[in-house]
Amino acid sequence: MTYNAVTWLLDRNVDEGRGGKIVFDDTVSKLTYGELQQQTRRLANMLRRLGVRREERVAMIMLDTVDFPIVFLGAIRAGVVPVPLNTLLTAEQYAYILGDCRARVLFVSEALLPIVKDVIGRMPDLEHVVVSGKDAHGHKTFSDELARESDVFATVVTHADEPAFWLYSSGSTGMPKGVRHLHSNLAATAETYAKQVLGIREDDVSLSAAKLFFAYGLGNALTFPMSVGATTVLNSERPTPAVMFALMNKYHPSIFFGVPTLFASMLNDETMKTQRGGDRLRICTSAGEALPESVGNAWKSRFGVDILDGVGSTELLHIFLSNAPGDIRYGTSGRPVPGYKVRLVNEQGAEVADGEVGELLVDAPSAGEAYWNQRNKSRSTFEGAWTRTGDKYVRDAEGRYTFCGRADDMFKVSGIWVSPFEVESALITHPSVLEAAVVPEADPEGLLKPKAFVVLRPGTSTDGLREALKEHVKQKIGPWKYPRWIDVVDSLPKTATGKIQRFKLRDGAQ
Ligand code: 3SK
Repeated sequence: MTYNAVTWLLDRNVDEGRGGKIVFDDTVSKLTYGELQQQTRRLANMLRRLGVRREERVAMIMLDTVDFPIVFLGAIRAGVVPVPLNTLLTAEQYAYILGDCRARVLFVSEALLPIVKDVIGRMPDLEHVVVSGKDAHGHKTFSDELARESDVFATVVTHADEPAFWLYSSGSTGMPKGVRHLHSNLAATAETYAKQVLGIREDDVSLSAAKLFFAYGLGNALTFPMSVGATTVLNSERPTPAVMFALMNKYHPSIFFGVPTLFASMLNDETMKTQRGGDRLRICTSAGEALPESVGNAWKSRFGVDILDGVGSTELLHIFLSNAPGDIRYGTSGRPVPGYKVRLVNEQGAEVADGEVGELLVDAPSAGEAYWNQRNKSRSTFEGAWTRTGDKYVRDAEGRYTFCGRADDMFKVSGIWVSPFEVESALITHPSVLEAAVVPEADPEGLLKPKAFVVLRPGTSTDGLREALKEHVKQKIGPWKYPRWIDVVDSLPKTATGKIQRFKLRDGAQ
């Protein structure tokens, strides 16, 4: 079937009379649906002038400003494949990815140019650098290049099953892998999670703490609002409690998309105790890691709004298990999103019964087709209709799913499986602990036991704390699971999406 995602996501809004409505506001600039349509046509013409052909890749190292959707959607309009990259990587990580995806053009925000400037000359396939901002250090500037172009462009006729964009999956181990996502995948996330779980509407105003380069942020702040002609407030800054509250007070979003650490710090920030979420807030979502029950309850009592905890992945583009309005059980990831099928399997591939731990496999309409340049990893992840998530889950008799840890993070103590996540969840119910990570460590006999790294709440004394925490975990989840060693640290290593990188703690990198 011929289908270009931009026709559905953007042009349809103009055709249906929303050309004059604001689609993006980044606090400095605003764009209407009509202006975005024009600018994406110019961008498509620009790529053609620069000699980029359909199916070739253009990389984006861009902050969340109105320029991001212009590049992302303009490239898709031209049949060119945009590859948005995490804006927090190192020069060497950028060199690896730019080489791996063989980007012909790099779009980069002025503030991020210093990080990549030294690798640009080393990339044989990279022919042009276009800088979003003023000080382009001799490169082309985005505004000048766009101003040269016509806003007439015949959208390239693509196939629904053709790669539209790639996202690099950071994973918890190894080098990032490029997931090839199809034109039909954007609508697949909007028609399922956004419409059937969030009930997204044309009058919604979306605010996402997760950035657009991340699959969670791309859905929250671009696909979902655009799928119904709604508006997004973009935040180019670090999503601190102060920044998020300021945006909430100014723009009164109706949907706020967060992550557990941010919800916890917004609740705990002493200077922000009087802040409210704005008078239009109707729903919040959380992903990236499991939301502690205490945070969900505290948020609900302060803001009067539920947080819908869910789980998704870069490979599947957005959330596939979620709590839903009126059906929330904090501490669980909820039930399968309508349109997604899930299975829990043991090491032999057989389905496990309710109450037993298994690896989660998902049959998803939004699954990527494969990893670029990674045949073995693609084969072991995308198994026909089913995608292996690498997450261990247990299903209860009511059909709700509870996270037990990454398949590769589980370990056995005295022959019994221990989920680091279960020990961490017990630790953070202690009033002194803000965050915790648990890894296996060999004792003097060479036997594995849990070791914990904890971030304490400000002002906590460490006198007698370790013994108190051990006792607390024993009481909560059983005597063999308590951490034999506890290190107090300032912060935990995490991926850009908030997932704890336990492998770094296991390797003693912290
Ligand atoms: O981390 C998640 O749960 C997630 C959610 C939506 C999209 C992508 C990801 C990784």
